[in-house]
Amino acid sequence: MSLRRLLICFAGFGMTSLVLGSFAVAQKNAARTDVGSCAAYSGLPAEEGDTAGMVFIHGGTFVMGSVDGFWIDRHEVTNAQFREFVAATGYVTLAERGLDPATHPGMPKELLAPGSVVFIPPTNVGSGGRITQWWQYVPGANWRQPTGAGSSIAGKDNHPVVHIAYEDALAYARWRGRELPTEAQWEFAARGGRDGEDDWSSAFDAEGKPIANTWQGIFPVYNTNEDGYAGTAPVGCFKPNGYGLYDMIGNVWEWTSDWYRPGHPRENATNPSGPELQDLALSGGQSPSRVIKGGSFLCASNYCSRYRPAARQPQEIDLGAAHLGFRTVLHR
Ligand SMILES: [Ca+2]
Ligand SMILES: [Ca+2]
Repeated sequence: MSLRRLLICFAGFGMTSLVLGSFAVAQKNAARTDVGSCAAYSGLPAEEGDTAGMVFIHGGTFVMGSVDGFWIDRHEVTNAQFREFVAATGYVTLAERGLDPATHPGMPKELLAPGSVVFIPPTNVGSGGRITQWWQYVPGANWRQPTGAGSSIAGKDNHPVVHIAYEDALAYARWRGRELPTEAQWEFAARGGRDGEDDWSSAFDAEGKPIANTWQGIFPVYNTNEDGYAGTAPVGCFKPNGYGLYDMIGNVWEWTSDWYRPGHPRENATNPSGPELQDLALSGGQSPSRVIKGGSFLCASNYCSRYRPAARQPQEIDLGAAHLGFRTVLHR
């Protein structure tokens, strides 16, 4: 069930995976790498030209099929980069505009108003914990005000931009003459040349120390912050993968251009791009979802655990969130 539908119907979500006894709370110090340089980063790549801030990924074949070579952003799109786009174009994001009741019949009025979905740590989660206790639709939340009216991104130029709907991400990409990655491109890039390895090794080292911005502790009530960041981290604070890409795993989830449908086709494909929109099984009034990848600062081992290259999750195209951003690709 989608996040929005959960918000609408306030469905209960039992935390059956909350197994306290099997979770050893980590006490070790943060395993951040190169924090000094990431903290000082402006959020804007130093290079000029149409491949500024990008890495070229040579094509190859892996479990999803084969992909041709492509360029991809070295890091998640930052607030500073998104601000450049908005300054140049006057673009207003969907979270700032709100939804059109004509295209969203039946949607409660409060979910049509400008705003977005914000993670709010619950203060009282018992055995009947509900997901709507920690995901709340907050009027006024958007990329400039990540936790709602009165908040700001001051001092966060080098953090990933969040509260970005799919159309916002695509508008940014097109403005730069780029595209959003297919799921296959994204996953191939996230594997960093290690096809076949799809365990937690992108998020934790052999000793169990975090090497990506995820959630250590018991989600959603206790975050040890072993990795040093309770929310988003500046991009590039953790070691890059084998292709020199930062934060493919963790920090914020990232949009891909594939429509979401459970599972993958069995046949190997060349440059697979996902199912067609008309092939999705949508119920009336439901917004279609695209695939998001990589997990976020909210992914914990007792919940989500989607910090693996192959893990995937649906996200409605017209709903951003505090843990969702994107990066772009270029074909040339
Ligand atoms: Ca963290
Ligand atoms: Ca990420």
